[in-house]
Amino acid sequence: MNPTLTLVVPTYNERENLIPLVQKITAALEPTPYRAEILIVDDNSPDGTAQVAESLDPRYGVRVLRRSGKLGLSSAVIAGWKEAKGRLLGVIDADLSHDPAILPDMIYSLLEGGADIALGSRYAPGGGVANWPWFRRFTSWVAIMLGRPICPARDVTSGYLLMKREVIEGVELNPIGFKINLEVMIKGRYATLCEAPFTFVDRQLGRSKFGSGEILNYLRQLAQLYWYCWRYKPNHRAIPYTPYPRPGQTPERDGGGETNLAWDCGRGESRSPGRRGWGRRRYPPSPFQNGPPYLQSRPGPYRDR
Ligand SMILES: Nc1nc2c(ncn2[C@@H]2O[C@H](COP(=O)(O)OP(=O)(O)OP(=O)(O)O)[C@@H](O)[C@H]2O)c(=O)[nH]1
Ligand SMILES: [Mg+2]
Repeated sequence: MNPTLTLVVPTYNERENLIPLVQKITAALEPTPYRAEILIVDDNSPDGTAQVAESLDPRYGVRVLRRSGKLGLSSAVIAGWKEAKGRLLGVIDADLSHDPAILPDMIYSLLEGGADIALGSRYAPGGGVANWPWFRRFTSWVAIMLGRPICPARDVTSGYLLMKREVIEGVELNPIGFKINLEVMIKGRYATLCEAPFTFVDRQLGRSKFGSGEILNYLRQLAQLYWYCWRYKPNHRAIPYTPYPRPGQTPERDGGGETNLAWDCGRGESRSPGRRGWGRRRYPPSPFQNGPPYLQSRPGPYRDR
């Protein structure tokens, strides 16, 4: 039987991060009916990441795709999606910056919530970044503001995304730079996108591969995508995400009463009127403004927002 999801993990020298990542993904999906194929796309890492991946217990459902050398992050992700067996496709960084705990919410939003793309988002209500200095916050803000006019998402530069397979079928993606998800969000064939909030934490182990050349690549990519939008006028819209119903969490508790808005959203009347052309993005009121209900009892950015 095909897995629900193929989660591509591009790796270059991520040996120390790989095992905790795979364990966290497995733990997040364990209580759900969803099964993931974890597809490690390794560019012949000198630290032996691929060997570590191949030695993992088969119960984790890990597959390894080895490439001949460091050919780039975006092309690694595309190569992984081409080999994927899952009904849904996704990508997550290997460095533990992206929280696998929101995977059930993202999958549920795609399968039951009417979304075609589910983005892991730092800038959706309830999301955040941990311990970033002001300069990093500022550069990230500038990068996001440059992309927002053409993208339905708030977290334009997020590297954490799940989608239905059909979104990129027959679509030519340009593997320029690090922001392959931005290509998908603009060139993909889909109607609706939702953002599931999470808190981004900086990598603890291994080294970043993000060089200053990537800034130039991003600007080049943006120029191409602005032209694409002007030429083809893609019409995509944002809808609220739909949290996975966890045990002990009833729709009533989330303030939904008889009908829970989040369960209905993405369909029928409760859908967002959406955004047309270049205008401002409008979101419908979400019952989950404070982040996922199962995280609301925790201290931190989910409280008192
Ligand atoms: N296969 C492959 N993976 C890559 C390549 N470059 C980066 N990656 C992986 O892509 C993911 C993101 O890279 P990071 O170095 O974390 O870059 P970043 O998240 O933009 O930057 P930081 O915030 O500094 O971590 C990680 O899992 C890397 O191992 C590459 O050339 N090939
Ligand atoms: Mg990273």
